[in-house]
Amino acid sequence: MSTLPRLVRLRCPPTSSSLTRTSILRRQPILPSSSVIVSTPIRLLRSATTAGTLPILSALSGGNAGRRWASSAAAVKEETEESAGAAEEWPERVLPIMSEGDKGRLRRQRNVGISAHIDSGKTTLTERVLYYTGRVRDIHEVRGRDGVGAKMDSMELEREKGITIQSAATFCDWLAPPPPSEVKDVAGLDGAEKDNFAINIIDTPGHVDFTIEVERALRVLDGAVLVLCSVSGVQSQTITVDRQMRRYNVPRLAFINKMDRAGANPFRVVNQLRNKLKMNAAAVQVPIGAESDFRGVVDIVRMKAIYNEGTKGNQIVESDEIPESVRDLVEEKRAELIEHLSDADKTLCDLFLDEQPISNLDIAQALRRATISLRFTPVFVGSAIKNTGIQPLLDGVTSYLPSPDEVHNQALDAALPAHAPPVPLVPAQEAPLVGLAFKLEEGRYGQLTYMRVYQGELKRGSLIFNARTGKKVKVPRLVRMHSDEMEDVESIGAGEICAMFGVECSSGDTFTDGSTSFSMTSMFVPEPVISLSIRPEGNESPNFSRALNRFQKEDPTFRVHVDSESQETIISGMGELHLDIYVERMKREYNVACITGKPRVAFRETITVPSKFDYTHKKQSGGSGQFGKVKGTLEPMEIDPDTGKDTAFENRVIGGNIPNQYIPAIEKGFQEALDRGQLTGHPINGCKFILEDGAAHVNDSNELSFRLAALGAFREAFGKAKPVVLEPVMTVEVVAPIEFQGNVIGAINQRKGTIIDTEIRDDEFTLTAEVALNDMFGYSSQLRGMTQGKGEFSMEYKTHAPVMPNVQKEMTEAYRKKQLDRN
Ligand SMILES: Nc1nc2c(ncn2[C@@H]2O[C@H](COP(=O)(O)OP(=O)(O)OP(=O)(O)O)[C@@H](O)[C@H]2O)c(=O)[nH]1
Ligand SMILES: [Mg+2]
Repeated sequence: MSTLPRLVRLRCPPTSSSLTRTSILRRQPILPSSSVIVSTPIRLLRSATTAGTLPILSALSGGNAGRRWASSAAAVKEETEESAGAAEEWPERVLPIMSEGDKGRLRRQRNVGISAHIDSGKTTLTERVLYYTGRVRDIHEVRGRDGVGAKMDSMELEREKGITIQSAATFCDWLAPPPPSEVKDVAGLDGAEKDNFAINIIDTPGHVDFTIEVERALRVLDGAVLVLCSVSGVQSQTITVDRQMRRYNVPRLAFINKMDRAGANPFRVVNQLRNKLKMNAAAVQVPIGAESDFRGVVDIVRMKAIYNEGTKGNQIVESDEIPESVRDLVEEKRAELIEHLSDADKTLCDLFLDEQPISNLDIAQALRRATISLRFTPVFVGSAIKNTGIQPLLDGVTSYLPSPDEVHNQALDAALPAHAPPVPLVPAQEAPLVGLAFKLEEGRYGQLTYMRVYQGELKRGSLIFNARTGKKVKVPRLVRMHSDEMEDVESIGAGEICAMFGVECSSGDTFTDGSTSFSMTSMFVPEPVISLSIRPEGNESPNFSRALNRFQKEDPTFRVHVDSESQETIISGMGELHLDIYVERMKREYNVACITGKPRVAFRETITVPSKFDYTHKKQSGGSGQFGKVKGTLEPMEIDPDTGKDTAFENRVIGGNIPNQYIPAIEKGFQEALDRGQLTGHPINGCKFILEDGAAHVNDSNELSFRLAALGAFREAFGKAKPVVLEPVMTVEVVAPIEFQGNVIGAINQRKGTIIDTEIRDDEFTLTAEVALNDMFGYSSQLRGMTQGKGEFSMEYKTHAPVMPNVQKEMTEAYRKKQLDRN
């Protein structure tokens, strides 16, 4: 596994303060403006391939060798070839060139995700976007009285529960002014003719049980809108979503929704963005009124008051007349915006420090540069439910979020060694096709595969290659998704999102046209935390396994296995709700009612110190025997922040002591050993199997011998590596009226939780604690009882941590006893 290339999506924040976004854009390296194809050798410094950093991409500017990009928004370290030791030569790579047509098309294209804490109003907001852009005829509310439900929550269960379970994609057209980077003078900021923008939108679920949906959406999108509630502000899942956005370096806008709610205070939320999320953020709008008085917003960049009028706010009325009541606030917030933005943008900073006049256009252009370079988050305000402030947010998306050609994506060339530098992808139509299947869904017409096309063109009827399996498939049908409806199309261009029918593949597969050996990185997949046994009521039906297979294929956080001891089918997932939804879907979609066991925590085992192994598997039974010898080290491994993987196999055998053909069998043996730990029988995480040496026998060695040798070696090394049992620990956030604070804290203490933070706001308090999941069963009814039903809580997986030594002892003994009883 470790031999697989680790690829990280590269977006390129300028990190040296002397490097402004302007220079990055000018340097727009993979898109040379001249007609000459750049073919600078790509060089990689070996030392740059350490965890968490990206290899050097030196071909970018045709000579600026040695720039190293960090995988997140973290600083990029300049490194010269001299300082990093020996450089390795790589084959020359000719990068495709974007045509004028490509540039024109992509300039008006946006791919955005909407992500946030549960119930912050993402789906309600998306419904407005669809209405104002003419995609839906009327607005229907999440859990609305008309019983229709929002367009994007199309699943029956979503509508019943009023929550989003699956992310849904749609697209729309929006007439907006050109982005500030294309505007020549201040007058052009208001006077420019509007142009049509094509926007792909993915509405994601907020509930943490469905976090994989957010993960894969952010993996393929170019920008995002982070929605917040004007009263609750930054909540636990806001922090999670923020982390996910940083993981994939996604530029974002923040939208403070629910300005109509009592207690709305957007500027407190802006402060929370700065303090809790360490975000450089500032409001670009000031609300006119608040709560039931909320009437509109002032755009403090262009200094316009903006109101919604007409049916369901479908008309925007702009005025130069800033209401008296907010004039001082507008001045104050504009000064604050300039100050924060100057920290993120050198051009504006120079004007600011030199006390030069700063125009609206200067601010708007700096906003675009700083947002795209991940150094700043502009904050918008509004109320989705009251149809206020949505169109200005859409203008914000087109003005400040990047087009697909302003985002650097890259692939790995599987034809080169694992440490070779990644290859920049160019969203040119003429380039060889590279696309990523990021989501699968079983539909009425077979498997629906969501694809992001990174370069080239995907055409209906064309043959495409799956980079993982090497299989060639035909694309029988190509569609654009509009929630659960679809529109057939003949082709999809680079930088766009679509779905294909009838193409067999797995989530995360790369497709090409067969002329390249490119492959995209996989996405981060969190570990399941909870499991339960499941069996069909009555007789076993083929639908039972059919449903489980399908769910497993669609959702990498949903796992199914048969317990070899009890022979029970066990399903595992991200939380009780996650598993409940699948059990319910089995009944509704497959007509299989199921009986489930009690939810159990997904324990794991791991090692804490490295240990050596030197194991020989030998068997002589008449004719040819079995012989395999493996030597090496089993060592603890940290989780890879990009993929979530924390087990790996590394082959360091040199000199052919173990013939190459047996190496995969050894890896297989290692993988098999991970299934069941020796302490409690739970799966093993967090270890790396380093194969250093070994021996083979001319006649007696075969794959089986080496697989068994690896299993034996693992068993030997694991016992010596101070193994421990791990349990999932959750971050729990409780919000309840202040009078219940004592009881809530008491109950958390009783459950052996660690309180991290408490915050009091008006007559409510928020408590954040870390509690072992095993100690959280029954908490929702306890909280309900304790707070007269007024308390709410959410929890999400934080980490797997060792259980207390006495618990480990009990668990180990119980397991040993069970084993003995069985034998
Ligand atoms: N007061 C107020 N309520 C709102 C607003 N926007 C949404 N809501 C309500 O908030 C609730 C949740 O809205 P959704 O749009 O489903 O929220 P969501 O973020 O999509 O929720 P999940 O997808 O389940 O995470 C619904 O009852 C909405 O009516 C708003 O601007 N003001
Ligand atoms: Mg929703």
